[in-house]
Amino acid sequence: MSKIVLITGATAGIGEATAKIFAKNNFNLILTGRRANKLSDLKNDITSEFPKVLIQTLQFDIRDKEATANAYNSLSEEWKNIDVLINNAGLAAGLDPIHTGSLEDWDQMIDTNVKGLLYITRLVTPGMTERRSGHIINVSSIAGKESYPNGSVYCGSKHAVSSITKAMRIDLAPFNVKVGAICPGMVETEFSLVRFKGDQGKADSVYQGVTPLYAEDIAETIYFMASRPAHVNIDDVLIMPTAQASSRDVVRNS
Ligand code: 8X3
Repeated sequence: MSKIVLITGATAGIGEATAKIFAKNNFNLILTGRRANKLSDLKNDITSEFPKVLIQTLQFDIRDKEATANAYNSLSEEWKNIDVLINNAGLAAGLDPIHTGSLEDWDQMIDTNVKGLLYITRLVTPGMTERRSGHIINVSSIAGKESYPNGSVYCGSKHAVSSITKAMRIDLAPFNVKVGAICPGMVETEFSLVRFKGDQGKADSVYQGVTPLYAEDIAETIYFMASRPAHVNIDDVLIMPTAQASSRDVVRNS
């Protein structure tokens, strides 16, 4: 069997682009997400382009620890030999100051970005430590390095991802398991549409007058991280559009 990559949140954006680039490089794929129709469309899409690639799809909500465990446990022993885990599932919900933020938004972000990442990692890592091989790449954010106004909980969740990544690396290095993080700035995906709950005008204004990063830019970098020689681990990548110098400094064409 070719190498296996498990990508969470594979149905759109960075996850989908990452699935395609790993398929192009002959990995077999385990694609996870909440949306069954999107998972099956993506599987068909990749299969028609790369017929030799084997694909498993697992439909569950990563916030649900039982559903996550059941999905993982439904894999055959062969498919549980996961070489690369891309912890991509995550979102921003709302952009509000601390005194008016929504508790539901906060739960959703913390439960997905932090607890969901932990649930799937806890399931996949025992096999990696046993085999003394594996690679985990956590998709964090510039928000994991800088805090910005109205982003307290999203930034907090991504700071948690960055911090967990560092400690995971220490725990797993003795087992020859690589751990790294990629921290993108502004990437044009459905990220802002989700953050603004379907308000297309607000989402478009985030990218107005800027050439942002695209999902493929992040996917290529993730694949680069995953394809280094055995003795090389890329701990952390901060990747921004050329027009973005920090989370709050964006040069826009008027
Ligand atoms: C996405 C980047 O700046 O919107 O994580 O938080 S930002």
